[in-house]
Amino acid sequence: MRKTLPADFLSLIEKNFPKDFLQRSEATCAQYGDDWSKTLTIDAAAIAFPRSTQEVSKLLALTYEFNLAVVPSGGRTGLAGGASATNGEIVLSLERMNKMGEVDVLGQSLHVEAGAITELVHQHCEAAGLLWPIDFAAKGSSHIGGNLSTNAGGVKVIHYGMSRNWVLGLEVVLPNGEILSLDSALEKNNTGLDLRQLFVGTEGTLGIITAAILKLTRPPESLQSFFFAVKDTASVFQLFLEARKGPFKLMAFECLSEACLKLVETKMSLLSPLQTRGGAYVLLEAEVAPSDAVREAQEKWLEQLFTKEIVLDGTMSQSPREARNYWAIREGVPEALFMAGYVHKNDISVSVSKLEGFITELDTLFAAEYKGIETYTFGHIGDGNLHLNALRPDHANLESFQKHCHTVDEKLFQLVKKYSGSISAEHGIGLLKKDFLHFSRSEREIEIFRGIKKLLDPKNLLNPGKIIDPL
Ligand code: 2HG
Ligand code: ZN
Repeated sequence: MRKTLPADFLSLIEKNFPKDFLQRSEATCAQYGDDWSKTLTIDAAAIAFPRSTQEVSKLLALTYEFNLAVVPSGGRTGLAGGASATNGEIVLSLERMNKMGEVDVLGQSLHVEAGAITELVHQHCEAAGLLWPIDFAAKGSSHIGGNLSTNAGGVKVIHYGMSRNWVLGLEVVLPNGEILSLDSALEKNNTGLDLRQLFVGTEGTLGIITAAILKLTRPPESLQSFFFAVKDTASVFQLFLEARKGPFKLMAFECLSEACLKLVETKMSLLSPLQTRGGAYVLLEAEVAPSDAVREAQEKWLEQLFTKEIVLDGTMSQSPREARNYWAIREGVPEALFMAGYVHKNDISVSVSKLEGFITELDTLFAAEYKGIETYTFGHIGDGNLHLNALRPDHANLESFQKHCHTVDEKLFQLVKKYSGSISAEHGIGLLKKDFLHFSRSEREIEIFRGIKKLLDPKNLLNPGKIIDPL
């Protein structure tokens, strides 16, 4: 049974908003009430579709008055339940707020509304010769507002960093409907606390980002992609060290296991560009200066990888199409996993110089705990970030599989803690990782989170229960 909303509230909505503003059909609530994690039981009371910041503000003023909880929702590509409504909340979808301004070529910036789709922003900037460099497989669905509120990472973090580095200004609506304009868009502004960053990565628990001024950059001149097969984890790190010293600017250093490659080949009908099979595969992307001398240095660099037996095999893209094929393999892993069945996901990070030791212990842990269960490891190894996925065997009951995975998580997070890592590198905490936050954040830190939440959302109405519980 879906939660009924107060009649007075509904009549005020009817009086003050367009007819299609609040939708309550079961199908709409199910669709807009969940994210890609598809693990939680969804219970959304209604979905609101504002067209402007003013409408967001008017709605929040009302929900504040009536003590109604609101879950902000973007492209819903998150994997931690951060945008999932599980407790009769009103979901506020930003999809109608998708306008993009003109690219400011001199200031290298762009004003966008929160619902602008990442890939369309990329195309819009490209037409002006500029780039918003946050890039990941879900870019065709994800929204800028969601990227910022979750501080999305992706495949180019090694070079560009996370979303928070690429925002100059924000417009935010606070839980009581107040509009906060943090959009002076100054590169330099040392006037105390940077309030913009408070709303980046806090998953819409403190305010709803309704618009942003994005910081842009020039795109790389000439990209070169490599796909390598290596024997084992040790070789991955030897290759990484060579890549750090290579005659190019490293733009991406991604890795997938043999199990991941096999899965992508069977589920997505993609083929490895290499004949040789290995224990793991590396997709390396580099910006290479288009000069003969550099090209020669690059060939020498490649040759020594073979003579030193760091790689078993490797290939270099001869065209943008070939490079796209390498990326399709890497970025196809989550989709192939999704097709394979129910997967229990983790997204952890450890400082890259400690990662090899961590993986050795992780392999031992998984071999002992996941007997008879396929595990798939891939991710942004150059950032110290691994995506760990355990696939439910056909015969296993979902509930007992989930329970088992949670007991393994406890051990996994102990290990992450031992290595001073993070239990969520880029997917956030949402609801799914909340119980484990203490492995990565001290009691004092969590207390400070709660204090800030109390200050901005004293009634705990905005995305309640995500990341932390209130004081
Ligand atoms: C990726 O790197 C995404 O492809 C998704 O962060 C990771 O599905 C996953 O585990
Ligand atoms: Zn990722």
